[in-house]
Amino acid sequence: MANGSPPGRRPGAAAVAVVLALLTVVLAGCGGASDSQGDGGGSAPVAVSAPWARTSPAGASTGAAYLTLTAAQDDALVGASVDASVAAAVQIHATTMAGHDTAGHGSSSGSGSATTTGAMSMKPVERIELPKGKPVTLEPGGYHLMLVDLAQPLRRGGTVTLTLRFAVGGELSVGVPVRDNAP
Ligand SMILES: [Cu+2]
Repeated sequence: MANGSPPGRRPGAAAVAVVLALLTVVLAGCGGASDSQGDGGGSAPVAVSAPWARTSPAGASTGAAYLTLTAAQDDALVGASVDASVAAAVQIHATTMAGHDTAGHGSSSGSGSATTTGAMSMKPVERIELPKGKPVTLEPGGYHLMLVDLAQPLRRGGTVTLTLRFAVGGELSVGVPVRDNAP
């Protein structure tokens, strides 16, 4: 009776009937935060381009800096400052043509000798309007930043750091290279 037949163990086809219902476990995307919002794109309220300051002649007490400003929203340049090691103050200046003094230019009433024909002069202004998205350039012959009472000459190749103050955008520091001429 070599009957090694295994005992009738019924493997039970039912074993196949593994309940697949467990697969209902949802592998929800555990990512959570979708992604880091890339805000490294330099979302400065005001963009500055082509800053430069003119090399100052020996003995000059003032210097001038120029740049182009483009505001992300309606804004205005309302002030600027610089470290005392560079200059005592920074003023916003507008260049004007003197010589067209329209004040009572009647007959030679004695004051006619004050005409400085065609001479350029400049005057401080409180602010420069910066319309949204429109580049506003400070340049020779126009608006500029006047460095008053220089502590030392502006030397070619140097850099001065100006802090600009905007009505809406707050403050912004700008490294301004010193050059002989516009970039
Ligand atoms: Cu000036």
